[in-house]
Amino acid sequence: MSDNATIARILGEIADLLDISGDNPFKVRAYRNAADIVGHAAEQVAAMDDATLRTWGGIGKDLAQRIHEIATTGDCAVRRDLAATYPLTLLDVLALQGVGPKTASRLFTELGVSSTPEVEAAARDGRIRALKGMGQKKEALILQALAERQQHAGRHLLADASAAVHALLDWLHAQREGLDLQPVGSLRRGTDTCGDVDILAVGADRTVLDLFVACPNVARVLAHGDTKASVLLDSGLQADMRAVDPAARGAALQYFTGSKAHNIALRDRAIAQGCRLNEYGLVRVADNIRLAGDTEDGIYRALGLDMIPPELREDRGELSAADAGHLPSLIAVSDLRGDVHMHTTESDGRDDLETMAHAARARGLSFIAITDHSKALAVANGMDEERTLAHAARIRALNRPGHIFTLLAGIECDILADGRMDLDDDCLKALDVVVASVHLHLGQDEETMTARIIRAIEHPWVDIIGHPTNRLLLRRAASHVHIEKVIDAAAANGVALEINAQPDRRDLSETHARLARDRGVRLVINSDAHATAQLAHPAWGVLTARRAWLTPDDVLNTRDVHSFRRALKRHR
Ligand code: DGT
Ligand code: CA
Ligand code: CA
Ligand code: ZN
Repeated sequence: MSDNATIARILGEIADLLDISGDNPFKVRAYRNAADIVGHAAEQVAAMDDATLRTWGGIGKDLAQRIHEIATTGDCAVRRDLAATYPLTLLDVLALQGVGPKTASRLFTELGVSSTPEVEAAARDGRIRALKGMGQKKEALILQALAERQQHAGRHLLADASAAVHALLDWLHAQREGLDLQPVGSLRRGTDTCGDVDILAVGADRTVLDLFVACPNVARVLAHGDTKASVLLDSGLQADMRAVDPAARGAALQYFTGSKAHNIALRDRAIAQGCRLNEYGLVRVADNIRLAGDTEDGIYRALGLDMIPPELREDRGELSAADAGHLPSLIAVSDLRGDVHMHTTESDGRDDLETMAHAARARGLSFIAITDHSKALAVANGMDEERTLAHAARIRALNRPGHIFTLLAGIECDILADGRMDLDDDCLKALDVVVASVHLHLGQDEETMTARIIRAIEHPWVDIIGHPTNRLLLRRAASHVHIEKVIDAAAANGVALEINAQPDRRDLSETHARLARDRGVRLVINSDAHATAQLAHPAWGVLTARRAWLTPDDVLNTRDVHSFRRALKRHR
């Protein structure tokens, strides 16, 4: 039986192939919608009967049948038929930024191009610009998209790497009790993306490595020795496991967590103190006495440093801060009391207002803001002024005097191409909080985009700028924006900048968030949830915040609702 992720992937492939083939848009949408529903389902879809499946929105009889076929056989006839016409590698072409289904279809039918290397060759030979209506500009865009793809090749979102490792560890723990398995490397440091994942098996013999290579989600074994094994997982992610001696647990944790730059700086410090540092321990050279290595903080202490949290280990000043006893008290997920960017079925969310509120409260939050889209985002069923105010009334009606949980009526208002707000001032003024975001016209030049965002910052009723650079990790570069000017304008106007915590956004980035804090800007960490499960997103934003050296004080939604509201621009 196939798992939800596999079923969702195949449904998504069918949607893309139908789209390329120019099939009925409603049919395409139905498959895409089904992929989305299955991908987000908490229950195993493969185990459901037809009737249950069909009680879900948008899944009709035919689709329910397809889903069953995929669940039981791992594939379906519709996909096989489409794949007979269109090579599956054409989906990589479709995934390129700037290549839609029409372009992919034309590249295939008119140029016989069906894979990314073939696209590259066609672009370099000037064959794409020769196609009617494409031109040199389109060709240059495609070449740029190819270059970006190359840059990301083989990297994975932290959230995906993390899910893969947890599945792996859960399975291993279920096979054998008492294993001491520790994720290290970039995963432990909380970076945006991971090249591969690294796991230490402390005190384990090679039979644990034998178990590791036998994990159900291992696609291929790359290496399998006495102390180290490497595998390729189904998702294409490489995982390395090393067996280490319990006496060297701390040294191994330190060494394999990295980063390389941090390790080099730390080793230089050890050398300056007459010591040798490696994955086995810290040894004084003069008398060969081992000073530390059992525990990780023992190593830092022996070198005269406070314990440095993994997220800071990038050689960005953490050694001197630890030396001076000035490491920041980093923010943690448990510090967050509010979440002020989320969507409901009123615009493009999957869950309704009451369901979102209930789930947020169940997660232990004490306040949220509902921020559905404004009308410029028609594809997301954005609201005009009238709907916004009616929605605000429904949101506020859920508040009961004396309750400890508060709903704020907000909006994610589009910043129009020229920097004006999508809704009029009276409407924005009547809300509790306004998040203003850019969603359209992302290709503007730096001067235009910077002026556009600054104009929004200067608007009297804008409190927070959402996902300020619009980057999508591994997919889309940040828009052209002079971030220092935006940060200075935010500081001058008392506008907060968002760390949008969607795992493929993490926007502001860690470096920008650190700069913003240093220039006196307050940050807000938001889920931007479009479904209840996504209320867990802030964990990724908190990792970005920690990597930006932020403390709870730097982040507005660590405060209680009253203090949070007083800190918003509209109340200052
Ligand atoms: P990634 O996999 O590209 O996301 O980044 P990392 O940091 O996980 O890098 P990886 O997997 O190559 O190595 C894991 C850690 O092991 C790395 O952060 C530091 C340590 N390490 C690995 N090779 C070396 C090395 O040649 N020299 C030093 N100093 N440390 C190393
Ligand atoms: Ca790694
Ligand atoms: Ca590695
Ligand atoms: Zn948005």
